[in-house]
Amino acid sequence: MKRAGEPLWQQAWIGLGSNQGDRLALVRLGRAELAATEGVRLEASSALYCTAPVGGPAGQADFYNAVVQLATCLSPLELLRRCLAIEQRAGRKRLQHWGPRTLDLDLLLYDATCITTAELCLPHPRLHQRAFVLRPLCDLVPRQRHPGLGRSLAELLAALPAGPAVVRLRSDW
Ligand code: PH2
Ligand code: MG
Ligand code: MG
Repeated sequence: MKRAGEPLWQQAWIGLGSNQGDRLALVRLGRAELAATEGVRLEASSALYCTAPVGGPAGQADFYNAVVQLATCLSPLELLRRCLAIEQRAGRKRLQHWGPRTLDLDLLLYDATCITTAELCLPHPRLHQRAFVLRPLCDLVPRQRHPGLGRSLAELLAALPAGPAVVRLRSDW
């Protein structure tokens, strides 16, 4: 039972992506920094995937993508701000829209929360269109329903048209 004054811990899922520098070291750094964040517990990690870039400038390198599941007592906005600070420490430079990045941490889902503000949209507005997000998310919670669309993540993945490659690299990373 939750006692009065105790923070509420909720589940959140964060997508990690890197296509610049040492991609494996950078997604590991992102996960480790999230796990070390006050008010955050790392609950589970998806496998690691190598994925062809979707959108953005031509000729950029393939991504390493994964998803982690967290328990957190931070609000969605606080969690987003921690993610942006970790990206900065990982040397992220925002030079080009959807350009190459050392580390991208996207807040995909926060419990069943739906919000649309200038700073944050939940669920992530493109999550249901992206195999590089849905594949790793389905390693963790395939039966979870998308709070806006009401369909399970596995259904959304199965409904995607064939698209750019998503190759599972390893489950331990
Ligand atoms: N992120 C994007 C745009 N395109 N493509 C892949 N494969 N993986 C990503 O993480 C990714 C992308 C914007 O954040
Ligand atoms: Mg992104
Ligand atoms: Mg991002």
